Amino acid sequence: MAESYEANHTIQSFDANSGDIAGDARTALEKDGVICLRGAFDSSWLAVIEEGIIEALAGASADLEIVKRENDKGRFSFSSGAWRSVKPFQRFIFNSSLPDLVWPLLDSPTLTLFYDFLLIKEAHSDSALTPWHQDHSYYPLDGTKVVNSWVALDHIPLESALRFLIGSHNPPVLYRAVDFDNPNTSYRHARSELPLPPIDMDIPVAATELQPGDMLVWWSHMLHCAPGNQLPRRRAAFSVNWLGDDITYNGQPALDTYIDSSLSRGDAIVSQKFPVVRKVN
Ligand SMILES: O=C(O)CCC(=O)C(=O)O
Repeated sequence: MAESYEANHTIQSFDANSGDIAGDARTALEKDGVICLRGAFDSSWLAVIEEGIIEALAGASADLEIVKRENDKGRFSFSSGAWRSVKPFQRFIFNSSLPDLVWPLLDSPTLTLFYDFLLIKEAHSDSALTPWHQDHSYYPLDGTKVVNSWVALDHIPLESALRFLIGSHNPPVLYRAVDFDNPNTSYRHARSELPLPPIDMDIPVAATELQPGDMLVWWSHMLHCAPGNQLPRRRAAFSVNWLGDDITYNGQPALDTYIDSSLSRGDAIVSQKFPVVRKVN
């Protein structure tokens, strides 16, 4: 696979306010594995997320890592599963239109919150690249209905945008998790029996420029990556990961964010930690 970050295709985009997410947008997500919903959130909701960022960085997020690579001016910060302790994140997840934008895409009678993820690449965090990976490799989950809804908080030009291997979610092959900090070392929960993400695939690589409030949605089996941030300004996103009704817990080793000790192998994901947010009556 492209170790380079050249994108030769664009990601199909839809107006988030068209009221027809269940139509063409869902079809495109099924086919390509990723879509962009333009204008999903206005500045008032982005301000709520920014309030949450201030709290998370000030210590409210229990799972926060801040990395500064040698030779980089900027740091790379990420926080997982902060919604329980960071009230503005909670408000955004439960009170904005987010669940109603995502639910029709999943084709599921239920929509379950899995976790939130904040990612900030400061100005000139040049080497803070994200290696090719699929989100599902990190999860102790069987099934395919897992989506990442990734909201851009800044203008993200093509040069620092996420790249996706179009259609790589289908069939849903599971690859070995790679270490984000050092892709040449083994990730601590990697399953060595799984193949590494393949290289030299002759598949279109898609990307798109994003404005603040645009939201990418992709399946957890999609292969994707991102370059470091060479811009002279922040490049941040807040994402929320959701589960549909075919997902069960498989007990594989994983980070605490993805584990609930009340679940046993084969269980449907129903717990306080992973609440059901929408349900058909
Ligand atoms: O924005 C990035 O650099 C990486 C995001 C990503 O890969 C993810 O959230 O799964």
